[in-house]
Amino acid sequence: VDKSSQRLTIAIQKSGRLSTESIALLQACGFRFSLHEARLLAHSSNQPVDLLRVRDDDIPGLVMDGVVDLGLVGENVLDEVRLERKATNISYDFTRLRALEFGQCRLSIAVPKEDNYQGLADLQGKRIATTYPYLLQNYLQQQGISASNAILTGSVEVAPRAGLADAICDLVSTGATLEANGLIEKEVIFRSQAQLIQRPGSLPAAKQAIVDQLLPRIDGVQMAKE
Ligand code: PRT
Ligand code: ZN
Repeated sequence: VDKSSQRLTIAIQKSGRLSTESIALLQACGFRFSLHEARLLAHSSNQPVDLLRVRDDDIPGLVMDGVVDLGLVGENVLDEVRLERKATNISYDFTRLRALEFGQCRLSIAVPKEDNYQGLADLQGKRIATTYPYLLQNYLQQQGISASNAILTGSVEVAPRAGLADAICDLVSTGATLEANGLIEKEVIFRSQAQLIQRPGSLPAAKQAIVDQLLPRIDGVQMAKE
């Protein structure tokens, strides 16, 4: 990425649950893109804007490090990266521009349905499988519970059956995945939706002008959908 460039760079998820709606929102705001499956970078044909298509996990760091100007990412990933950077003394500054009306989900603790779960105190000293160790520990600490992590980047829902953990902390939307794995949602620890974020520091005037044009368009698109 050429940082001296006057083209505004926006990081979005390359392929996953946020991709379609991220592109649809930017297109509805008037940016035209032709996306080639294999390419990391997509130039807008009608605006000085480039899309950088990456794993969602990389988006908060790219924004916080000023590698890209804007990013569209789930609040769950954003807050996990923020907490991780805070704990490891890496800068975690950014500006939240808009909450976006897609990607809704919740991060919840679930236990095997045969467990006689009475409340958070039952998790004391237990092991919880998750992809979100910082969000989980942040919550447990606030609740005065000490439990250990089993950090998995996928297949979290099979961890109790596999004997890797007593409970899980994972994203839930319909609840079908928990149900299919014999788990019951017990505590919602975080509610999430996609966010539009901006890198720290001020933008060059030309880029700021595009952002100033983009935000009211986003508001218009989101208002029209309500
Ligand atoms: O490859 P990359 O790293 O970019 O993608 P990813 O696989 O890490 O993420 P992806 O595409 O699965 O999700 C991207 C973002 O979408 C998440 O960070 C959330 O902000 C948001 N989101 C919304 C969800 C869900 N809903 C969701 N249901 N992300 C994941 N899930 C998973 C969940 O982990 C579980 O496995 O779906 C399953 C549960 O769904 P239900 O409907 O069965 O409850
Ligand atoms: Zn990811």
